[in-house]
Amino acid sequence: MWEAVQRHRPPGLPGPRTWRSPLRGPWLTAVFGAVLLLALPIVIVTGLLDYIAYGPQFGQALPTDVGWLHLPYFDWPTRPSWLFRLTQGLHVGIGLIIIPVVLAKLWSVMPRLFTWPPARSAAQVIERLSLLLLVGGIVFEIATGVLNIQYDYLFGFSFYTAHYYGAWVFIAGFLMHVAVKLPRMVAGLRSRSLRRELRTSRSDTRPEPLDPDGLVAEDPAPATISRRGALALVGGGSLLVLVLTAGQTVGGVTRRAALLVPRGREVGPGPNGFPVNRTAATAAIDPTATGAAWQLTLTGGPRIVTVDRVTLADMDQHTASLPIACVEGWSTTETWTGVRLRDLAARAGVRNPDSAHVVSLESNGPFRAATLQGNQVLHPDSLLALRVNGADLSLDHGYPARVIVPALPGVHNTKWVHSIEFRS
Ligand SMILES: Nc1nc2c(c(=O)[nH]1)N[C@H]1C(S)=C(S)[C@@H](COP(=O)(O)O)O[C@H]1N2
Ligand SMILES: [Mo]
Repeated sequence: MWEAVQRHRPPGLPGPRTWRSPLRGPWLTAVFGAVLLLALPIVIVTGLLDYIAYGPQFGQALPTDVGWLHLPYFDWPTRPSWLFRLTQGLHVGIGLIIIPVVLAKLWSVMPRLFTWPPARSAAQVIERLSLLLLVGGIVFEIATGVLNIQYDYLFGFSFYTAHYYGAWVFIAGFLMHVAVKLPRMVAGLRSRSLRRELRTSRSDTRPEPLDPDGLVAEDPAPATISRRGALALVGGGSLLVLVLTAGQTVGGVTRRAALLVPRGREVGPGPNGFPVNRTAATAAIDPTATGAAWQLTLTGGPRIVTVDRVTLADMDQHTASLPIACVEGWSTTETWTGVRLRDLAARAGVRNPDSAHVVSLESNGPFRAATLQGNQVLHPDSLLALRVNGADLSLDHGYPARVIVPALPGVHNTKWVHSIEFRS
């Protein structure tokens, strides 16, 4: 029976002689593998940290109930104020620039994905299964991640749920793959000198010696590109992705080069000229509710306190330069002025709030409300901002008042604030 399986290669499955590039081999695969071995742990760790930054202890990290895949929560720090900007910037940024390397790595091991029979031993079955988790996982994570930052919810399921569980599938495959392949990667890297490869032209490019894994072509065609050319092509691809995307986080003139960015290239002039995630119109904010009749309601203390905007503007004003870092990949630092959240807690009669629940004028949806940790409420730069860069907030940026807190994920900086409940 096993003999028969071995002999009967499924028709249409590309055979070993299909793969003729003289570049494929353990060394080239090891080079791509080494780059990914450095980059992927950063993407994994920053992704998991970002989940914690969302405040799973308040049920506001998605998916909310993850069973035993529960991470050890801790209060997300408020210092440095650019912490979330850094973690989400690295996650999205490195996740995007490694795409060419992932594709190159897949290309380099293509013959292995089509070997027949798929496995000869129990160990090989496990190795093949780990490959399925690894390749399936990374393709899924890249696809859902890229679609999310393009605001393109093609798929019918929740991005967050899919990306979270997909991450664990990928992490499992990645760990197994590293455990199995690390020695071969090291041997592969040692088998040739990078410096010499970088000096070898196309005409001098020869295949690597035949290897037991069957990466090296049995029947190689002449080289159409040198190894250094292939590395330059992949590196150039990553550099291009970097140039086309980094501007959305780095800002300044680089923002104009960020062609792959759905938000934030076309920003108006003036103090409110920075990216808007959802406009007041999209959020269906009723303009009359933000006018003179607007009042802020503060609860959690001995009695309900309401203040209008004139009263807020008469309270102690504090100015802080703080970033908004949106999980979809862009970020921007602006100078905000308003009332300290801790002063509002005191006004409500709450001395040491453990948390604060902020509700906006939006009637429903995921952006309606956010809960802040105690350290986020008490930080001296945590504001209910009335102004930005010296001018009143524009309606799109949250007029009459919005939350801005150091190192808080962008989405929790609630705009068009209606009420705050201080909890202790
Ligand atoms: N009420 C409300 N607040 C909100 C949003 C929203 O849609 N509604 N968007 C959030 C998101 S996802 C981000 S990144 C920031 C963006 O702030 P900005 O539009 O002023 O740049 O606001 C956050 N606050
Ligand atoms: Mo956002």
